[in-house]
Amino acid sequence: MTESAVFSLDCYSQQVRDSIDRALDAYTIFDRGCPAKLREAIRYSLLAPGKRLRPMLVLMAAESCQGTTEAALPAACAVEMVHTYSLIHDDLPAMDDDDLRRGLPTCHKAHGEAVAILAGDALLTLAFEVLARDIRPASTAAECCAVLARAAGASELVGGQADDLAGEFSAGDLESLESIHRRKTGAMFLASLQLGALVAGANAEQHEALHEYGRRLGLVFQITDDLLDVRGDAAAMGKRAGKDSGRGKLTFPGILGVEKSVHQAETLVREACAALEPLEPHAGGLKALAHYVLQRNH
Ligand code: GRG
Repeated sequence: MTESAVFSLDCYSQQVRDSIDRALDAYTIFDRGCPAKLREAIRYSLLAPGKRLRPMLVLMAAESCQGTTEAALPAACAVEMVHTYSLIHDDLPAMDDDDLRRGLPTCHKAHGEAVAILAGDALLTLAFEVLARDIRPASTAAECCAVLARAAGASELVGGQADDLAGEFSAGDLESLESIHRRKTGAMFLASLQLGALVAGANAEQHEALHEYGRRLGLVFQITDDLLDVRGDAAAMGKRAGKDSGRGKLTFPGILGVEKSVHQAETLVREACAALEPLEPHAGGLKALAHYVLQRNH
């Protein structure tokens, strides 16, 4: 990617991040029924400095189908709420048992385990309240709820997490590795793109182009996540490095080796960008994001 593309993504992502963060802030003021401790824990995790990749995908997908940021913003916030819930619960002692997330102590370390569980529960439900109330028309809101519920549910995010925790797959099993990541990571990427397309009123060809892009982007994200885990430094990543490789978990570099994993990720980015052809000239943001995911250091 050219330097100007990197620069424009930086500018774009900072502006987008600011508008997403303002909206997330406004969505989590809550009324007096929400106890202060719970509110603090929710905002602690949700407003922590995440990369906001999924909400950016929602907004960029909408833009690529000539929709508006304003109409897509509630959907962008909803996916970030579901994503943050999954991180809070994933970090719990009963799951991945982590103490660092987004450069801060994990929610349960900072606020206690029970409050962290409840903060995750509240974020998951808030996401659907936001979609149902703030996406227009109501028929699109219903479609968005169904798409996000499916991606976050038993056959996708939760199912992938369950299989990952069960860890019953043999070393070298690339198919199982891809199946876990398709559900744990890929499904939320695809849902983000689909939500952006839905609020923009996309046609079938636009939906298909975004699907083909998203399938590949999800895998690129996971390969780079595994590479960062092998090479990464915890300070840059804001979470523990070496935890997956160290625990003998299935990873792409573990199965393919580092060089082949890098090559695979580069090929997937080229294919992902080519899939966006029907959306030109409005797909610049999505292309830049794919390159960012390939080159990211956290
Ligand atoms: C608890 C239902 C449930 C699911 C948890 C999200 C997840 C499933 C596990 C997190 C562990 C992990 C490494 C998952 C795969 C990659 C991933 C989702 C990383 C975190 O996403 P980023 O890097 O995070 O986009 P930020 O903090 O930038 O938003």
